Amino acid sequence: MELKGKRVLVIGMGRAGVAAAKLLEARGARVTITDKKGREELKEAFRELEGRRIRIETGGHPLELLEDTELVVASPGIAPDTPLLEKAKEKRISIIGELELASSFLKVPIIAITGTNGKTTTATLIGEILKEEGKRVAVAGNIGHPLSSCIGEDYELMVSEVSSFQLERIKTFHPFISIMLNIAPDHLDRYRDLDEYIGAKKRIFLNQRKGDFAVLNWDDPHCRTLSVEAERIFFSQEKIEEGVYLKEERIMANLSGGLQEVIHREEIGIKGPHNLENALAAIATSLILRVKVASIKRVLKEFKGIPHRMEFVRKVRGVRFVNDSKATNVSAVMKSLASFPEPIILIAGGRDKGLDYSPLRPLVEKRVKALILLGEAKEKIAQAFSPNKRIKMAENMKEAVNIAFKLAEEGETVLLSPACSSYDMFKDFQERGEAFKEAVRRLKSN
Ligand code: UMA
Repeated sequence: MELKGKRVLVIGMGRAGVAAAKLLEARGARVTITDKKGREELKEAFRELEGRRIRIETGGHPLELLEDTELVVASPGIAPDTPLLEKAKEKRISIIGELELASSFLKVPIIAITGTNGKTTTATLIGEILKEEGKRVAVAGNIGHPLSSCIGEDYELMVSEVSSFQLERIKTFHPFISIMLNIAPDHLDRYRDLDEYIGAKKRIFLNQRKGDFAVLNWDDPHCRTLSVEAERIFFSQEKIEEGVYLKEERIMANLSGGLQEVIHREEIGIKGPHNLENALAAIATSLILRVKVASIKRVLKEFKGIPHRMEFVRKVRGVRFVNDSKATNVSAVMKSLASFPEPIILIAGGRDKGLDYSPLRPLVEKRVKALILLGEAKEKIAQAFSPNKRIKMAENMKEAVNIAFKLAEEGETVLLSPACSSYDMFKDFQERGEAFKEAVRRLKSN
């Protein structure tokens, strides 16, 4: 992409926008960056951009910013119906996202991972396996580290977690391997319906051709039926003819004619059916890349998962506390609830994403002893459950944890698994998870 002297407007001064602006400036573009927040709330971004030839416009997005703009780079969180983007479209100014910008500078093969849940765990696992094999690999994208900040570094493979928001704004993004883990309702505050959401996700395959690979979940009807140009490699928790699958508790790989055992399920460090799905996808991807089974095995045995996803915090008076702040949709919470045999005190709520909470009802009836709700969505969630369930409202995380602790008995688990985004009360899901952990640390065991 030729950027020298090009007038580029970046929208959003979060992680993606700031990284994109820096990359653009380094490549000789004339950059303006804008954010709806005021200067006071953007201290970190201002610090990062200090000393660079970048014009900064905060406190809104005046339409005049488009007057001499030749290219718009929109952060993933900027909704398509934002007036500035509508206007740019009307003026036929090219709009791309940070992922498209960064990937246009990448010269190494890209392994891209999408799906509603498990993206971060799978991307991290693949990164670890490739490192174990001695590869120089970068792991970036929706995982929290924008691709733009990796450009110019020395590596031979890029593992990128990609979201539907990022995929909406790609043009040439071309992964060598695209992985679709699963599809369940999410982000319905941004998309009209599930089909529109799936449409955005499917763009991961847009530029793939023969010779590329699509790693797909056989057990998910949306993934099984995807028609793509790349070669399809399936993974499954049941025996399938060809692909990577579970048979009698052993993970088997039957790819290009050769059948081999990879690992016994029990040996895998991360537990639960959703993590098995992530492990199967990581194994299939690694085998496509001709990684040795020994390297895959070593990592799968040692890898203990990622923070904020089913993260054990501590035991107090025999009560287990688990931080699952990253479970920001209904399907993620269902998978988490199904992983515990013992009674659960569930802390949920946050910013509603237009989701239907009623699919949680059977699991909540069966597994959840009490439900503690907080955040903007608490009334909507409460309405989705029967009146006789024990529902308590909390004003903040500390209060939620204290109520949960009072209700919990020895052998039970207090689980933060919100089914909502965190943006009503916290900067992000990490900050929410930290607030939970801090409140748990402060509990006294006597
Ligand atoms: N903003 C505006 N105008 C608007 C809307 C927002 O100026 O109309 C500003 C906000 O004031 C804020 C900035 O935009 O200053 C935030 O931009 P952003 O929401 O795109 O967030 P970033 O910090 O740039 O982080 C983004 C991803 N965020 C989203 O997709 C919402 C991060 O994914 C990603 O890790 C990061 O880029 C690096 O690539 C987070 C996420 O929640 C984890 N992703 C969603 C998910 O996983 O469900 C898709």
